[in-house]
Amino acid sequence: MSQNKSETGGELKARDGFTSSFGVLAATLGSAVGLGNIWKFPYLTGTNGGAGFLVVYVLATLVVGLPVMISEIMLGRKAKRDAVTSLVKLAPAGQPWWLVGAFGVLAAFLIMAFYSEVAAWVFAYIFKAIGGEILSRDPKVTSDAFAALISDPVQSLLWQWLVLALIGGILLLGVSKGIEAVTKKLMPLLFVLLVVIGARSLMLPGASQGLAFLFAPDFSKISAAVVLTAMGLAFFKLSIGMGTMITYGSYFRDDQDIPLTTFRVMCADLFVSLLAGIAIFPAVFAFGFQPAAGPSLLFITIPAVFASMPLGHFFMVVFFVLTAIAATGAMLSILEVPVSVLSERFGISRVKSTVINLLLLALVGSACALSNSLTAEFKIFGMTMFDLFDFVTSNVLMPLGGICLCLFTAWVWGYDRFRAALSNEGALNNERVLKPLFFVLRYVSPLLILYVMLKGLKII
Ligand code: VAL
Repeated sequence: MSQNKSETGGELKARDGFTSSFGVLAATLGSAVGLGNIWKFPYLTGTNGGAGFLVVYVLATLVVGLPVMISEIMLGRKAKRDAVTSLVKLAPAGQPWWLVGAFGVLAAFLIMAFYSEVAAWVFAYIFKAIGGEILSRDPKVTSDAFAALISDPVQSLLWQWLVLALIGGILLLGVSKGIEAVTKKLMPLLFVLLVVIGARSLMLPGASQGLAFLFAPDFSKISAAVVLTAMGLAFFKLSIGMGTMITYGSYFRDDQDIPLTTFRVMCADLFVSLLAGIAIFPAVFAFGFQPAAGPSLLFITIPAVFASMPLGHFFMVVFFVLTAIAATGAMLSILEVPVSVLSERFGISRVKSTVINLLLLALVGSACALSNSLTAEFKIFGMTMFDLFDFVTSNVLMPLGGICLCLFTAWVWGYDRFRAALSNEGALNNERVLKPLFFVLRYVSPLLILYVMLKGLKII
């Protein structure tokens, strides 16, 4: 375990961090790859018209996501503190930039409240897969099974609490031992399985229609709201605007090449999303599902693919286990944000901080868990709590956080410090990358995020 000496509350304390270069890559990828790829990307692509949405999403990832992610990791590594304290430490005295970290904590908390419920469905599906009850090519059978699960308040709550307890347990093992060990081993397996499912899906009769939906753009469906959704997905996917990458950056080694690592994570993350799309959309058209089915898409379509392949029963169990693991890696990184703020900023022990956060999440998350049953009629702005938390985080909190981080890095922190931090204090010579990157952070990303946000929310 690497130990970066850092000061907390006046004392020197050994700070936990990622040990190897591969460990850093794997853990960052473990944060990025999650239900965002396997559940959210396919369903949003389905509801927003397919390939056109994909194009906008890729553009948002490159122009907005990548620069913000680099800047978050850089700030975290420089300050080596939690998301709030990092900004306190780096900002000029008296300027309230720590609020950006605080909003990140709020975003992380709200995301965790609904994310843990989707993870709960995945965990429940492991057992449904073992029992074989969902192994069917009939849309009615798979849809009914999913509806039965999400409308059952007892199952929804229990699975969510189990998931929260599991994540808490792993977090208590500590950063490098817990997060690094779990993610490093299992990410490659998920890649392989997605390739297998994708190959099977492509061989289904009618697969070409699904491919055309995913890759032949029709821009007539692109509205301002769709662009905002794509940008929100880019934030969600790269775990930015929610404090996560600042926090993970604080565990980065000093000799890690941040722009390169970030670029690799972004490419791999995009690749996993595309694989998930290739696994799902050909099957959607082959079996007569609706591409715009919404959040249920993964859960009703994927069993049909397995039902039509040899050893499908076995592979389906493996698929939900791996998806659960990917979701776990992502949740570890989300929960790490409030846990580290509470323990480092307020000097509470890590154990206490984890327990407090989990109890609060069990409470707030219940509103999401019950959004398809007991609290289905309780709506704000016409949305259930599940939908509201999802909407507010992706369309308001994360983009706002992104704008503020660009402004802080490019206008307050300045080019010299930016260059020194990203070139590892001179060890790397990448001025040709850093200058344009800084320009994008200074002008392009903040203005673009602001414009897309205001237009998408119909404020302008
Ligand atoms: N980026 C992850 C995901 O896509 C989480 C942290 C939101 O699932």
